Amino acid sequence: DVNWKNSLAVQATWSGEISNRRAKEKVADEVSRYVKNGDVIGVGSGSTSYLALEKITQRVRNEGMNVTAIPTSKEAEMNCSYFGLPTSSLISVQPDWGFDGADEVDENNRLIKGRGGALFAEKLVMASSSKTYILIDESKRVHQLGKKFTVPVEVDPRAIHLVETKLTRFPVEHVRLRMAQSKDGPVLTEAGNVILDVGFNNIGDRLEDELSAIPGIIETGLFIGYSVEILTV
Ligand code: ABF
Repeated sequence: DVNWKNSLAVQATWSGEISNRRAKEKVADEVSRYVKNGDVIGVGSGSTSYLALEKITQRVRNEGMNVTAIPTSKEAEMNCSYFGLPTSSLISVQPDWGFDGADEVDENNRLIKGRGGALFAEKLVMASSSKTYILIDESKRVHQLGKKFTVPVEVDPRAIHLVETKLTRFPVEHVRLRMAQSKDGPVLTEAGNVILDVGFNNIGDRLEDELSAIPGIIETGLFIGYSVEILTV
């Protein structure tokens, strides 16, 4: 018999240390107040989104609300299942609004995301939502995007040489292929692509579009000009 308290699905959720947990819990609390009965909500990935999902499902349960989640990753989908929130997909329904985390946020609400490798679905869900709450603690605020974090770029493995060559025309400091922690091979995304972590000298407003125009680049972790509201403490 499976002991559900220790089941694999439970282990797959965030059980370890969460950095800046108190601050993240506060923004999680805040976003949970925006939930209304009948909402279809885009559910982000990462530890802050996990805490927000926990708070949201508490409200949903306590108030008997009917809410559907659109997860941005398998991780988010498993978390929804763990908390008992029904999920659907963009194929069937569009989100009313969503929430997600970020790695860097500048003064113009431009974002770097994708540390967990879910950038493609995160962007799809964000672009499909009329509003996305970005949940961050103050450590994510930056004056200049890309100084602390590199920009993740999801690439079809067949395009890796082409993309590497094309990137030399951009103000690029360094490019690294994201490797599995075991160093056995590259990290593969849910779609079977690789991730290049690219350090840019300068991130202009057109960079996201310019990178997307390169064949083989599936998506980048630059989120510029989306309808976001930053929630922070
Ligand atoms: C997702 O999780 C990613 O886009 C982002 O890289 C990361 C943020 O995680 P955390 O909330 O744990 O800092 O939102």
